[in-house]
Amino acid sequence: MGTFIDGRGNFKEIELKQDLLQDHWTLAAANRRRLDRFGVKMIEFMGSVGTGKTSLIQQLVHRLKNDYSITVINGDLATTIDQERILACGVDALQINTGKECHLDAATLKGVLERLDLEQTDLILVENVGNLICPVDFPLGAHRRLLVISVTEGPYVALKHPTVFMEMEYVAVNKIDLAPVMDVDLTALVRDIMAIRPATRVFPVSCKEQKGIGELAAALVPVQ
Ligand SMILES: Nc1nc2c(ncn2[C@@H]2O[C@H](COP(=O)(O)OP(=O)(O)OP(=O)(O)O)[C@@H](O)[C@H]2O)c(=O)[nH]1
Ligand SMILES: [Mg+2]
Repeated sequence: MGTFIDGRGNFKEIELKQDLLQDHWTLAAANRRRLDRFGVKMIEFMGSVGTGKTSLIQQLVHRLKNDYSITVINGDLATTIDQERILACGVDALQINTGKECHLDAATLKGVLERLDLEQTDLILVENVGNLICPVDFPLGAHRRLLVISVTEGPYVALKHPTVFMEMEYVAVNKIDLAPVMDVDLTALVRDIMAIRPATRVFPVSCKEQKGIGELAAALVPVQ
């Protein structure tokens, strides 16, 4: 069921004839099958604007690039800034500019995967558009999805967005170097995340001080 408001301001319930999200799941499954045919693993990074998704990918690339052939796909509304930051790390990077769209989608990813030389690729790291809410409902076909939050979002981010955290197998809490100045109790934040989904693996990290990155890298790869 859905709700719409007519011209006189009345709320009406309507039955949605088709699950509009179903197409995305179908396309995401096709992306996964394509990756699996070539033995390529894909990890998606999502999270609000500026939580440190690109910084974390840079840190992981430095640790993993000698053992894996890595391509990074950066999603943003505009600019190639993130792509340039990744290229400077010495691995391939493609930028997708979505214009007004607040998330990547499986159809766009399909087009990108068709352009990549998957025979020569081990690992694809996808940075979704900076947004805490929308990307979670639009699967791309990734084998792993990692939510990157930051203590700069304040202490209540998990409590206020439980549905996002319910879906997350991996959560990185970045910028822990700033926890004291942000008045964020890291133990309480981790407890809130675990209370929503006890099986979630939570990794406090600081890209700036390079803390916790090794533990996160070891948990993420190799992807089984
Ligand atoms: N203090 C501190 N700053 C950090 C840390 N990680 C990232 N930053 C800073 O946070 C800002 C945003 O980092 P990005 O890596 O661009 O974040 P992002 O999530 O990729 O941002 P968008 O792609 O715009 O959504 C930059 O100024 C980084 O230097 C950290 O661990 N500690
Ligand atoms: Mg970024």
